[in-house]
Amino acid sequence: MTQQDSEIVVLTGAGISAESGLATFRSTDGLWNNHKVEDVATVEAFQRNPEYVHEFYNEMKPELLQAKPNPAHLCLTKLQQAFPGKVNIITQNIDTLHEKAGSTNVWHIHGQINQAVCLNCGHILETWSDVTTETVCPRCEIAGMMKPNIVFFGENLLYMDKVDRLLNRCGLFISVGTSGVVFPAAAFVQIAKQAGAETCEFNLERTSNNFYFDRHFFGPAGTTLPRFVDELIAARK
Ligand code: BV8
Repeated sequence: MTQQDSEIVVLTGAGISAESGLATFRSTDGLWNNHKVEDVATVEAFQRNPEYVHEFYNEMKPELLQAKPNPAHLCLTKLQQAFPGKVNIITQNIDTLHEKAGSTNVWHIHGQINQAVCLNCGHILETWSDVTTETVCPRCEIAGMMKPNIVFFGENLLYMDKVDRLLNRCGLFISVGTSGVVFPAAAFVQIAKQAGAETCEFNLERTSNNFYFDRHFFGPAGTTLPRFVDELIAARK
């Protein structure tokens, strides 16, 4: 397979949603919605105080529900349409802005805000409504066993078998709006590079993964990424 028709993997983080008005995790003030993500999104925090963690995510839902995709999300949909079946999006984000932009093949490795999982039977409940310790699972009808379908620190990521296959066969790996500090997602660029992919980073600044990227595009992704996508489509057509 030549570089021209190789598969493309895009890894996105909170930075791609920043121009849609959504807070990132490690911006200058270092606090996310006034909490350290490591203090809220942990297995221990949920076991210790599930009401608090449910409330934290319930409170986030209205903002994420009304958020609109920005040009960075939209250009990835254009890229997928230009190369059907060749572009997969691996996202660390729990928002649904890639889907709102019309993207498919979106793999939420850290889960999704509009899903809850039943710890009794594994049922995934799709809902933008509040989930609480009283919520009844629609499949097994047990109450109080629903957890936000969000991967907390200390939990294994979702779709990792799929991710591993994608990283090991892609010819182009694009990272957009992630600080590269949360593992194993921060190591995806290394896997892609070792498998022979060209690696590109889109961020406001150099990140801790700087060494693994062949090319860097500094600036807001809503500006830098659409330009890159247009050039890529022209070059591959
Ligand atoms: C795991 C869900 C195996 C919550 C998230 C002890 C025990 C267990 C594991 C560990 C441990 N110690 C360390 C670990 C590993 C741990 C980890 O990496 N910790 C870090 C803090 C060191 N990882 C895990 O626990 C993972 N699981 O390892 O399982 C295991 C299992 C059991 C026991 C051992 C191992 C689980 C990680 C997932 C955690 N859940 N989210 C929620 O989202 O509400 S992580 C959270 O961070 C989000 O998902 C977020 O996406 C992710 C990464 O953050 P970023 O997206 O990069 O956001 P950030 O703000 O950091 O950066 C934004 C970037 O955008 C910046 O660079 C900025 O410059 C840029 N930017 C801003 N604006 C723009 C822009 N760029 C372009 N344009 C713009 N306009």
